[in-house]
Amino acid sequence: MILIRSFVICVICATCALSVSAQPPEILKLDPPSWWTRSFANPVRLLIRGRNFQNARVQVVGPGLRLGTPTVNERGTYIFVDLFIAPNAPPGQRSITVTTPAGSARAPFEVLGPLNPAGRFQGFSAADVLYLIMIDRFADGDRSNDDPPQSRGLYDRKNKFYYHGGDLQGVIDHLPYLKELGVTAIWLTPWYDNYDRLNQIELKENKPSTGFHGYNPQDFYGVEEHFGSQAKLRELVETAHRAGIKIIQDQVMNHTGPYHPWVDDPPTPTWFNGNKAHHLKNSFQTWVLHDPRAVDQLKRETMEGWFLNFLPDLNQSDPEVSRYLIQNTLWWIGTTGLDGVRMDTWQYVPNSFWRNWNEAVKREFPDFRVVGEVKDGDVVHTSFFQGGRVRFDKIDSGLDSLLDFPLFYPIRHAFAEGKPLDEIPKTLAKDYLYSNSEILVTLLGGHDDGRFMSEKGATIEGLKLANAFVLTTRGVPQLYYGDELGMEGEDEPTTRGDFPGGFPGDKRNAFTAAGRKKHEQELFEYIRRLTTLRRELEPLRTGTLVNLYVAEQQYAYARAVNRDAVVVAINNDDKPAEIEFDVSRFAFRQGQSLTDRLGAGATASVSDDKLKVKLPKRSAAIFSSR
Ligand SMILES: [Ca+2]
Ligand SMILES: [Ca+2]
Ligand SMILES: [Ca+2]
Repeated sequence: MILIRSFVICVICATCALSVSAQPPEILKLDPPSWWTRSFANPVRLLIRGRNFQNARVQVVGPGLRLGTPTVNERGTYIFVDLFIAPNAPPGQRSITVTTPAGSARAPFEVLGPLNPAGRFQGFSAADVLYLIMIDRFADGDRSNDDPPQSRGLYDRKNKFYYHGGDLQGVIDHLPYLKELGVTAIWLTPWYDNYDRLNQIELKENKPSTGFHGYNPQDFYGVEEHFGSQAKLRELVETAHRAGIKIIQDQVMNHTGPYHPWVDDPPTPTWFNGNKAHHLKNSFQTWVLHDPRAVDQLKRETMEGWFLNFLPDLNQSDPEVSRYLIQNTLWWIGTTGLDGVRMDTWQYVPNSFWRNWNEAVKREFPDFRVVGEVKDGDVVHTSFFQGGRVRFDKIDSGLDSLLDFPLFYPIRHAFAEGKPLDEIPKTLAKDYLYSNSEILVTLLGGHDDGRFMSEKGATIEGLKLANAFVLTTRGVPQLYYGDELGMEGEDEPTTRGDFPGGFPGDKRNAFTAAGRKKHEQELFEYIRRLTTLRRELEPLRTGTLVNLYVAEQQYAYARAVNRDAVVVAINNDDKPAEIEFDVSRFAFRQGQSLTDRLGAGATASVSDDKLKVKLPKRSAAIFSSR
């Protein structure tokens, strides 16, 4: 009986082998396509996607490389194999070959020398001024990629859900503008290769949309063809660095785009949480993520559910997924020299993965910094996700920074809507919940929210105050492209409008003073004065935030390095205000009259250790003890 069974199994195997071996192997994709010598990530785990890989042997052609034992999936569509790179392997092209009895296939692999870390992988700090650019909507510097052959028909400037032509060249072209504004780091929305077709799954206003925003990758190792190429990206990083501007990449590790080839053919059975037909829907019950009493089952919908019910949720608990994603992050940094990462949808990915991810990033690039997107207005919630300490889950995620959404909403309420200003110091009073509040990224606008100027009650005066606050309070200030002109846009994607002057046929060019309207020029100059003061006055970058005076519509604070202080006073009221507060702990001289460095017409004098400030209506003033 046993013998017969064995015989039957053998026959089946032989039939399989015969039917399979009829077709030669074919390689469709090799991830990663390159790596550098002397990396801590050695071996590198290769993922080869293709066809007819059953019983395949994998070899590498060229010096300094060695392969481990390959694993082939059942369908013969993926191979995982470790690649060992000798420290002295000479840089240059190699090949990976896949061979079966039916033939062989070859894919190029490049060995790189490590980039010189001087002036690269710099991280970011409170000394920086960040500027968020949505690549597609900033400037079209290369018309030849507006309607690329691989993805025809997705370009239409009249359709707000289509590509508008902005690209990496457009960013390179306008680095001098950003320099003039005082920007020291650019956060670019994702440049991953997004799907080459219309999105028929996520309808917008009942019509198909495109991935112009970049958050729906079809290839984590590709640059979107509407934006440029890997070579153009490297040119951008190099040119920006020469101009003293850092580059921050927007990454996504929670999900893929809906048309990623993995969706129909996952590399492992547990690559995604669920599959296209059967998966949970993200319920956004985010509070359960930091609830010490919640059972894991309660967290599943939020951690494993598909975002908006159509973005395939990657399962970072699958060790192959984890390794793929960690290597992907290292690869972008290591091959381009970029300086920081803004991580999308941070809270929907397990802390255990983030710990390993952060450890790998910091081991390879110690000065590198990461800011996570936890879109929540509650400090209790948001602060849970910052690294630097272990909580009840026994895990330190290692996350450096967060987008400061708990401060974003009060900024909008106070300066746009005119609600009480004291909501801001009330929020800042919760800073002790963070392991480090000085590195939080503060903002008054971003690509997922309506523009400041489209809030009910918003005025240019209010927008100036919001900028004055963001650029002088603790943290790393982040500007949103076009907010320096007071651009409008009440929702997504009107909040992602085209920068005037960045596109062919634009009636005016707001990148130049001559092309700006009067109120735009005023606002631009105001922000420029703020970034200049931030550069000139050290306390504004590194000083401790000290709250000195709080009333319903007036707020004064200092940024102090020992006794060296810069005092900021804000009047959010529709009438002038006179306020007085103790400054004895700082190096102000008795009888001293102070000049408002912002030039808004405020006056201040020191007597009896008190600073007395007269503020015009809706104004901010900056006084330095030096
Ligand atoms: Ca273009
Ligand atoms: Ca594409
Ligand atoms: Ca998830």
